[in-house]
Amino acid sequence: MADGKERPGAPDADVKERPRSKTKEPELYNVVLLNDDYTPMQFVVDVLERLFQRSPAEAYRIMMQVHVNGRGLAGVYPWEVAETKVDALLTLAREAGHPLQATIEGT
Ligand code: TYC
Repeated sequence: MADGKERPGAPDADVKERPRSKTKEPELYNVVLLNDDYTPMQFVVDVLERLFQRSPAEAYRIMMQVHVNGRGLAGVYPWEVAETKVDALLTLAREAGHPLQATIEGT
């Protein structure tokens, strides 16, 4: 009965529905960009700026990391946000005719 009318001794009077110390942070996931031989570098930079709110310098650094090492971290998000970002990325890439891929991994 969380109606603000609890009386001492009444049922639920001492029940904290959400004890502060046990508040759970959402689980976070890595969105990882994968390299390929065809997606233009500038397209990857644009996607990182537009979908992952990266600065131009950060976007270029991440793109080069992927280009050189095969993969790179675009961002870290709760599951549903990560999924939405990857969906948007795949849609933009498909519409532009590029094979750019990304995966979601647990942190
Ligand atoms: N390797 C691509 C090229 O040489 C560039 C690229 C970078 C593609 C990052 C995908 O996630 C990627 N044009």
